[in-house]
Amino acid sequence: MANPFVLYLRPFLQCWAALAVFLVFLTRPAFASCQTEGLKFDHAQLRATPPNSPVSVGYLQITNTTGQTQTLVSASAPFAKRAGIHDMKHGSGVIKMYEIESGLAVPDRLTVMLMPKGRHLMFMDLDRQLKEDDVFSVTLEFVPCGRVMVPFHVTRLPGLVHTHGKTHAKDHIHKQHDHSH
Ligand SMILES: [Cu+2]
Repeated sequence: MANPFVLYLRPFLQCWAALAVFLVFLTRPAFASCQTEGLKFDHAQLRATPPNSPVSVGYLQITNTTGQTQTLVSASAPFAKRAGIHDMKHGSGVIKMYEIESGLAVPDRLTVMLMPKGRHLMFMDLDRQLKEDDVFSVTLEFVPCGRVMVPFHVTRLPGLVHTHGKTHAKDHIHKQHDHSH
């Protein structure tokens, strides 16, 4: 005959077991698909900084095949106290930068590019100089995927490979170099 104590606890144990199974189903597919197959990162790069520069910018290309929209909600890096996801507004010869407060949505089966003159990661309150050829792990947080670590290479003049050809890409890089962040 079973221990009366176990009999008394059985409904609770079954309940916990069901919850555990539910949690495993809830979390495992998301982690597996996000970190391995579902999210791809290309051309991840940071701009090298002069000594004592308080800010740097990061660019990359995010491709989503997780089967659902993934929203990039935050970034963090070991060399910066704060980081944000920014976009630029172009109008009447003035370029203004602003934070994308709701996060950057990457729809399923699409690639979103963060590149010079447009969306970028902004790193603020740097605690060191970022030197060419250094590599840093940047943590990107997606909803619902969770956190993903992506290696970023420090380059002197960051620029993504462009589909419009080399001349145009070069043009972009020069303009980016001129404005003040
Ligand atoms: Cu910015």
